[in-house]
Amino acid sequence: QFMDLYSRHKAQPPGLALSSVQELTDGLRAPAASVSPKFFYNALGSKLFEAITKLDEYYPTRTEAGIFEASYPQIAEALAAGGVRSPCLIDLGAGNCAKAAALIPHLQPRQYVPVDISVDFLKDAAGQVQNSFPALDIVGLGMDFSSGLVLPEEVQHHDRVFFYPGSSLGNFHPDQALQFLQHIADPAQGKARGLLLGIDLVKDRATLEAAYDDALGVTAAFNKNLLLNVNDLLQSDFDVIQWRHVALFNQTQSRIEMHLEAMSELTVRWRGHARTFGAGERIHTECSYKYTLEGMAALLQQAGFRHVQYWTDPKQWFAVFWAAV
Ligand code: AVJ
Repeated sequence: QFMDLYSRHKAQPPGLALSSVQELTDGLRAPAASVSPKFFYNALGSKLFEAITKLDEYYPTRTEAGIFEASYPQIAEALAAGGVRSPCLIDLGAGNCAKAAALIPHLQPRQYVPVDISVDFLKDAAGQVQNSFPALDIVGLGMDFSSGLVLPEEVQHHDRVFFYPGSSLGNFHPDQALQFLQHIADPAQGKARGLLLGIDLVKDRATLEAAYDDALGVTAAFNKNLLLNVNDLLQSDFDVIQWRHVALFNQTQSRIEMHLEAMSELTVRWRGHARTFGAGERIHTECSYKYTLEGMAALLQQAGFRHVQYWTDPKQWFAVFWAAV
């Protein structure tokens, strides 16, 4: 049956709403202004991201789907070889739950735990998974796990398999990514059997930049919608028309960066604060790190996973890793 833990978890950390305000305020007042990419995902933001995944330029989603499609039997075999049987599948950043829905028939999990910051969007999506798999135990969690993952009692303790597809790990700086992976691999936790991870790989600049600056302008809308979400959360007065979408590949750091650039000098006000942006000044909204196969394998090993294997597409644009504890 379906256990609805959204409201409880939404209400649980009393500081959550308050700390978002603090976090946003600090980021906007910093000399180099920034807003965390988690603030992309209000209800409209989740829909815009779903639209991005259907764009020709945005290769990650379909490339990853192709890898899974070609490798489900081998992936299931690798997990079975690691002793994983009817696991508890914990889907980090589940979004529309489509990737897990495709994986479930192959892994036959005993419990499915979709986790996402976009609560209402996840509620609908998890409901659809429940319709497709009426007998599956589903525990949906609407929460922000970017600064640490704390799972409630209702999540099965044994045979946990973490599913982190879509290269969402790429939003972490590499040192934070290592910490996050270490937490999942931590033998002191003793609960995880492994991690099934989808990660985007380094490739030519033109392909990367087009994926984050599509011709239709969907990614630009996704980026600017962050300002509307911030307006809701802060009661600020950002005017999206005054901001320009910027996406560039920073080769030294091996990451796509997204920014919002003020098109003229302007002042934004919220809750007794004001910040003036000069013409051309930017708010950094996202880092999307791109890894090499060797780099990710090394990071997973460094995090404490004992067995690491991967599947990739013919162009080696994207990879799916199985890292066993
Ligand atoms: C959801 C973080 C994997 O980095 O490609 C897509 C988000 N940003 N287009 C990515 C995103 C702009 C996406 N992740």
